[in-house]
Amino acid sequence: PQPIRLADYTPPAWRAETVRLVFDLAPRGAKVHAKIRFIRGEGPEGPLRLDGQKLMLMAAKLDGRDVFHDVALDADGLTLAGPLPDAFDLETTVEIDPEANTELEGLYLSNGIYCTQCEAEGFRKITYFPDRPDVMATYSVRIEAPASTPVLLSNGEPGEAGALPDGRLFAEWHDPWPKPSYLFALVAGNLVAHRDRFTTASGRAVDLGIWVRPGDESRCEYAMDALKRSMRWDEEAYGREYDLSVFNIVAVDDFNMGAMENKGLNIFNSKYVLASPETAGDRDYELIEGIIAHEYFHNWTGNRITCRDWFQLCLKEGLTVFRDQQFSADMRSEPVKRIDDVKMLRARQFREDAGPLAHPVRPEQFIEINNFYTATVYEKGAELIRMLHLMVGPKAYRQALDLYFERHDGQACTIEQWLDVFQTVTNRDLTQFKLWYSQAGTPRVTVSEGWKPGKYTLTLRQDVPSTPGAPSKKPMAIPVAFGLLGQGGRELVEPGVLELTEPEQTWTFDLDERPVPSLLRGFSAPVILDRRSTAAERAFLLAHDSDPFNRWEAARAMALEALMGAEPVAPFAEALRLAIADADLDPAFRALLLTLPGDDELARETWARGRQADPDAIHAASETAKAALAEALEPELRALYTAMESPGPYSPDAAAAGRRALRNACLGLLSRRPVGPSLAEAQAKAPSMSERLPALAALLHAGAPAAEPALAAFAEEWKADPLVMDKWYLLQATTPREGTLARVKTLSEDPSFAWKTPNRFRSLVAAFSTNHFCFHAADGSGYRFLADWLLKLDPLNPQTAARVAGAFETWRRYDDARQSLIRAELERIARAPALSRDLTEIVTRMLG
Ligand code: B3K
Ligand code: ZN
Repeated sequence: PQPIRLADYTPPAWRAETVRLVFDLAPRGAKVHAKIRFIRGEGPEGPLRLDGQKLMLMAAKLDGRDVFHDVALDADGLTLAGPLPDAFDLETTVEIDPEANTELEGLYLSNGIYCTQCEAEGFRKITYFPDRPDVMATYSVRIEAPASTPVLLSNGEPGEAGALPDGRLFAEWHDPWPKPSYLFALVAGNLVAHRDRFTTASGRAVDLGIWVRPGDESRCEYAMDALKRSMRWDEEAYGREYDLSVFNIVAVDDFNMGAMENKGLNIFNSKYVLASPETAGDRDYELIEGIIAHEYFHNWTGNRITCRDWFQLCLKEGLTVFRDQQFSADMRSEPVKRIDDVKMLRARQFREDAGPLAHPVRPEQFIEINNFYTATVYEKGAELIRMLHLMVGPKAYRQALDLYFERHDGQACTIEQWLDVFQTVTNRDLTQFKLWYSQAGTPRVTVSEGWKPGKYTLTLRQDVPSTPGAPSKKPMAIPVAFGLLGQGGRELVEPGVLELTEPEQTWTFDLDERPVPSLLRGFSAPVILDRRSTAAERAFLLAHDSDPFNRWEAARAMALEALMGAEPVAPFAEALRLAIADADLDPAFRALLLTLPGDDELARETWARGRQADPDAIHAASETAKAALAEALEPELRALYTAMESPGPYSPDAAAAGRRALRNACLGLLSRRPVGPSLAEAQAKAPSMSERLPALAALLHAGAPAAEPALAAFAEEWKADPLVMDKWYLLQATTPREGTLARVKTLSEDPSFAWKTPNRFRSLVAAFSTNHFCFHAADGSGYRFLADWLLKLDPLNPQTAARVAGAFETWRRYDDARQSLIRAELERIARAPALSRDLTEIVTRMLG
C-alpha cells in the first residue's frame, strides 16, 4: 500500500453540509439510509469521491433522480463523475453486517449492544461519505430497532421516540454542532442508566446518563462523580462550558482502546467506567477519573475545534492529555501525578522514540492511521504543550487558549494555527520550538560544570539522535527548569528556566559556595539528562531538593545504580530509610520512592549506556539488589506496613489511596522476606480489590504455597465477572518466574478464554509480553507464543494485533541471539498470507 503524506494535503472538492441518517438495525443486513447535502469545496474541481468499505449499495439518488447505475464502485468507495450541480442532495441506501464486524470499527455488536467506533476512519464502514475530519456537517439521526434493544442513542439532542406499528422502536436525535464524521456515534441496547444532572456556570441544565448493562448500574457512581468534577473544572480552568442539554456515556465490553469522545455520546471500554471497592483497585479509580475527564475535555479540544487531517492528531490528543493531566494533578497530588506521567512517558514514549517505530509528534506519512495513536502523539504531544505552558507562563497560556477558542471554534485546524495563537499573544517567535513537532528522537542533554571559588559555570550540550528516515537534526529549544542548592538545601539563586537553544550553551553564576544543581525540575522537557553525579549528591537531592520531582529522580538514579549492580545497595538503603520514615512526605510520594525500576526499564537503561541487554543477567542482578534492600529495610517496612493500615471502610480518595499504595509497596519488598507470605496471605482476605490484588501478586511472586489456593478461590468467586477475571489473568501472566509461560499457554488454550474481546487478549497475551523476564526467555519461546497469537488475532482484529505487536519494538536492545530469534518471528509474521495493512506496516517498520 502507498503511504499517505502530509505534504499532499488538498482541501476537499466537495463538502457535506447536512447529513440525515436512518438506521434500520438488525444483526445481519442492517440498513443505513443517508441523505447528504453536498456543496462545492475549495479543493480542485473533480468528481464526487466518497469513502466506503464493506458496504453493500442498494440504491443511490441525486436530487431524487436514480443514479444507481452511474456510480462507480471499488473496494474503498464510490465515484460519481460530473457534471454535478454546485449543490445537491445525494441519497444512498446500504446494507452492513454488524454481527460479522470483529474489527470493532464501524457499527458492531458487543454483547448484544449495537455500538459504533468511527475514529479514525470507521464511518466509511457505515455509509458512503467524505470520511475526513475537515468535512464538518450537522447530523440528524433516526434509529429503528427491535424491542429487544430499547435504548437508542446518538449524538446531540434527543427528539421524538416511540413504538412503530410493527412493535419495533424508534428514536430521533439531532446534533446542532457541525462535526466531522469520526465523531458520529450510535448505540442501541438493553441498557440502564445511572443518571444525574449538572448545571453549567451560566445556569443551563444538563442531563447526564451513564448507560450500562442491567446489574452494572451500582458501579457507575465514581465515573459520574468524575464527570461532574471534569465539567466544573473545565469551566474554571479553561472557561469552557458544556454545549448540549444531554451528555451520555455508554460502557461496552468490546472496545479496541480506552474510550471515544463522540459528540454528546462518549463510548467507553467498560473497564474505564465500572468500579466498586470489591472489583476495582485504586489504579482503576484513578484511570476512570482521568479517562472520563480526557473524553469530556475533548468536547472543546477535538470536537468544537477539530483536526484538519490526521497528521494533526496531536492537536487534539496532546492538548487533551495535557488538560487531563492538569485536572488529575488538581484533584490529587501534583508531584505524584507528574512522577507517574514521567514514568509512563519514559516507559512507553522514550522506548518508542529510541526504536524502529520512532516518528515525530506530527508524523509526515502513514499507511494505517490507527497505528499512529501512539505514546509519541499523545504523551510527547502533551509534553510539548507543557513546555509552552512553562515558557509563556500560566497567564499568557490562558490568553492563548482563549484566543484559540475564539478564533477557531467550529474549524478543523493545524499545528500552525495552534502555535500562531501563542505567537500572537506573546510575540514570541516559535519557529525553533516548532521543531518539536517534526523532529523525532529524544534529545540528550549533557551537563558539565566548572567551579572556581566565587564562580560556578554550567554548560549544557544537546544531541538529537537520528531516527528512521531522519539522520540529521537541528538543535531544539529546550526549557531546563533549575535551581542551585547550597548547604542544607538552600536555594542559592532564584530558581528559573534555562532556555537551551544552541548546540551548547554556558551559564555563569557568582556564588560563594559550590552548588549542587537541581536540573530539569518537574521534568521540564522530554529529554534524557546526562549528568555524572555522585552517590552523595543524589542522597543530598533526595533529602533536600525543594522540587519533589527531582527528589524522586534522585532516588530513581540511586535505584538504577543499585539494581544494575553498578553501586552497592547500602547507601541507597540508607537514603531510602530516611525518606520513607519522613512523615512530612505524602504517603503516595513515599510509595513512589519504594517502587523500584522494573526489568524493562533496566534493559532500556543498559542499552542507553551503550551495552546490549541480557534479560537473565538483568533479572538476577535486580532481584539480588531488591532482596538486599528488603533485608536492610525490613524493620522500617514492617512498621510502615502496620502504620498504613486503613482505619475505616474503603474510600477511593487520593489520600486513602496513597496510604494503600505505600502499604502495598512495603508488602512488595517484604514478599522477599520470610515474613512476606504470611502478611500477604492475611491481606489477601481483605474486602477491597486494592488490598487483595497486591497481596495475591506478592504471594505469586514469592512462590508461596498459599498462592495457588488463593488464585483458585479468587477465580471461583469472580468467574462470572470478566473485568475482575482480567486481573486474575494479568496477575499470572506478569509473574516473573519459571513456568509462567506454560501456565499462560494453558490459560490461553482453555475454552473459557474469550480472546476475541480485546480486554481479555490484553490481560493475558499482551500482559505476558510485558513480563520482561519470561517474554525474553533465551530459547525464544516467549517470542513464538506472542507471534502465534498475533497471527491468530490479526484476521479478526488488525488494530489490536498491530498495537500488541509493538512488544517487539525493543528488539535491538538485546544480545545477538535474541535479536535473531525476534527477527525470525517478525519475518514469519510478515510472510503470513493476507496480513492486515495495520500489522504489515508495524512489522515492516520494525524490521526496517
Ligand atoms: N480519540 C480516541 C482514540 C481513537 C483511536 C482510534 N484508533 C480516544 C481518545 O484519545 O480520547
Ligand atoms: Zn483523546
